[in-house]
Amino acid sequence: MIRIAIQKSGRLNEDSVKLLKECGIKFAGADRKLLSRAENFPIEILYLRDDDIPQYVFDGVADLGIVGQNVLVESEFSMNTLKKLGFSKCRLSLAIPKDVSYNKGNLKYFDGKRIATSYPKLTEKFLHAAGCSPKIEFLSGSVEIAPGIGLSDAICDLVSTGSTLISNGLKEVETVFDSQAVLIHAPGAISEDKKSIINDLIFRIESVQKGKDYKYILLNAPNEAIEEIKSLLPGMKSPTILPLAQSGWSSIHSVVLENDFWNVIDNVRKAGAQGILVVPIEKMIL
Ligand code: PRT
Ligand code: ZN
Repeated sequence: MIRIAIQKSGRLNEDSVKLLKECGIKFAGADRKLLSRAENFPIEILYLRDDDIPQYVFDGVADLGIVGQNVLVESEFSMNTLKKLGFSKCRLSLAIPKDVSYNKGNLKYFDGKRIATSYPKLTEKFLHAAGCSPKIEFLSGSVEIAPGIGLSDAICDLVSTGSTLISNGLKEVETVFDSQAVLIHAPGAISEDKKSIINDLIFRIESVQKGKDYKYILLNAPNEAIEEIKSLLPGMKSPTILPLAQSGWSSIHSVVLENDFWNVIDNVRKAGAQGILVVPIEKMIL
């Protein structure tokens, strides 16, 4: 049995729960209890505030945790990152009032400035490395209002769409740290039993992630176009080619990387493909 700590409610919760469910793990949500035992996998889910997750994992109360890199690095606990999970992407950025002029890269601007942030360590480290000594004003929330009420000259806060900064009359000027959710575990000895469960979970997560990176594609093509289309669709080993009832035509099935997708579609159409179907892949095991 292993225990994984995830956020109880907030921006990380939904995607953390979704990932575990996509791994085929059935369990009750945080509304019911603090600790929930899965029905069909040897794992318990511990629901916590995201800020507490690094500590609980470091202390061994949980074997694994899902947390933002921003919280993990700010906590300064030494931890192993087992997987980047690709969700809750955001950046920690310095922002100043929109009417103040600033030249990108001119970090000296922040020397001696008052900077409001919930991430004092990340902010200080970044600016110290640039030779600046800012005055950090720690705030646990609503950082974006600090310049407007005269509490600070600048802020260092998480940004995703940027609309919070705009609606508070601020502009983003420097990125301090890029973050996403990660799967962590504490360094140190672990039983063979737990190791094997963790490996099984990581294998499932990788299958889910690979499925998201690829699409399954089916298309019809005249037989004389098969060779060219094959070269455009490498597939997992090679494409599947099946004859159609109509003579001289075949159906070709393969997988394509989501990122290459529109290029591949354009190229196979030019090569003579018709009736192209593209379907999502739930899991992909190589
Ligand atoms: O209660 P608990 O302590 O567990 O949660 P919390 O309130 O501390 O954190 P929560 O749920 O807000 O965020 C959890 C994690 O989500 C963060 O630690 C980040 O890793 C990640 N994340 C991703 C974000 C954002 N995007 C984000 N946009 N966390 C916060 N924000 C806030 C930001 O602080 C600012 O107020 O959203 C605002 C900016 O958003 P935009 O879209 O207007 O730029
Ligand atoms: Zn928090």
